[in-house]
Amino acid sequence: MNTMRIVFFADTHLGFDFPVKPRIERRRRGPDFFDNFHRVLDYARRTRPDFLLHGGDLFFRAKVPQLIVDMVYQDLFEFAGEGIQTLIVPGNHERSILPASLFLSHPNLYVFDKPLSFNFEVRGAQITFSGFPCRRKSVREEFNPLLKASGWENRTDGWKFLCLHQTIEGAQVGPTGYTFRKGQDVIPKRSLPRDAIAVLSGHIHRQQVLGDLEKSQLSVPPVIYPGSIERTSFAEKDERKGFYDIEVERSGRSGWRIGNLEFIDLPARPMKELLLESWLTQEKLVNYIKSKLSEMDPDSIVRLKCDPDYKPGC
Ligand SMILES: [Mn+2]
Repeated sequence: MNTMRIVFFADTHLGFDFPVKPRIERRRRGPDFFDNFHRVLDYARRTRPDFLLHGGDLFFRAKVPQLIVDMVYQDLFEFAGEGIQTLIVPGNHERSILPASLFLSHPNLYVFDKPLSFNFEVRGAQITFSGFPCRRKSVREEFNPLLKASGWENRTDGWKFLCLHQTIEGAQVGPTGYTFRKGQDVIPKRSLPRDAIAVLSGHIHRQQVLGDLEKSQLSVPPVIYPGSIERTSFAEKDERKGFYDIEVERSGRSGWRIGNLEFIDLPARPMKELLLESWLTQEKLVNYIKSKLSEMDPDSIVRLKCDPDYKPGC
């Protein structure tokens, strides 16, 4: 085999703002998340990668209404029926366990429900995906034992990927680019296995690549975060949203390299902040908000912020 492709997405947070029995009728954000989830599945159906990988936080929280679980699993079940191997890392919002379902028993669906490795042969090449479900605390200390428990070392040949839902040293979040360095919940860069083609991780909602894709086979592997498929909070208001299409190609007799890494954009609703300043009297307020809103994309999600000096009447 000369090339192999993985479509990699994460943090779909399905079920977010998707009330099964809404008490108030208003435009919800839930359908936007489902739409983007379907866009990724449709892209994969159309372009036929060898693997589809979900990096965790499939659902928006641990306890999800059965209707949502069934909707999501049915989509995954149907997708797996198209013959594309589909792997899922349980995230922290699933409390590291995906809700049980018969749907997940499809032979093309692989869930990292404990530390383990999945081995595949694709056109004559050995491919291994190893990983473990999100470890919420003390992953810094437990990373090495977890990696070992996944069976990482059992295979020394082939193309190996590490699949996670964790924070890795150097990852950045938020409008000011806060960078994770230390902390019990951060995996140090130097702990990452050097024989990995790449570490594929969910959890960090900003899409980013840490390290060098053109790595030599003896250095720390690149870490690829696809980010969330839609904005989950105002901290993500300026971020691009989408997923990665990763192509790995053979290089030399037994080597490999990431031949192409493409970030595919997904539509994301604009997020805007509207500051209510202290000069706004009660009479002026409504017209002020109306005129500001008329200048915005009608799809915008708007957050009103009060000037801290703005006293009663606000
Ligand atoms: Mn998440």
